[in-house]
Amino acid sequence: MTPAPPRYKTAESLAGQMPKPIYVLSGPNLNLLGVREPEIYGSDTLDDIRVRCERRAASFGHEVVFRQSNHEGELIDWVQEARTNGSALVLNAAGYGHTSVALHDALKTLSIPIVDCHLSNPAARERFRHFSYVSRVAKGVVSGFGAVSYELAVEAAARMAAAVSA
Ligand code: CA2
Repeated sequence: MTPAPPRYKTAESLAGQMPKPIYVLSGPNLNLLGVREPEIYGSDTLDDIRVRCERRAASFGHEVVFRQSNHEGELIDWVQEARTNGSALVLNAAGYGHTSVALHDALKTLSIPIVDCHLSNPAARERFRHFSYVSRVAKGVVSGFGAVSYELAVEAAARMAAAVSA
């Protein structure tokens, strides 16, 4: 009689398999990082943040798909891509996090872990930043640590992705 296949992924079955990448998506105006308002968002550019994310993800054996868009529809297309091609999603939706039902609806279709990420701490800022359509569908939120928020969010995403696939 043939033995039943294991119901979990063994070290052998994982060997040589590269996990799916972690998607790190940034929304409108974040292309201006390092150029404007460093007192709020820090002096790192988005490219500096990409390098930080790649390093942190690599220490967990992940690659990163790192993208920024000023367009709601493009972000939604990438969220849909992450649904099939990613192991987790880190999202700083910027202003769209406070306004976009369409982004919220797209995020609800994902079964991979979602981390809502912010450079500043929106809860300590103007009232209109206190509500988030992203945090309602995220596993967790990392905010207030500048560029380090992205690193921490990538680490949380990698750990959650590992827990899901174990
Ligand atoms: O703290 C964050 O990461 C935010 O998501 C940034 C958004 C803001 O609407 C959220 O409430 C919190 C704004 C991004 C604007 O990015 C800029 C970057 C440099 C200069 C000016 C704007």
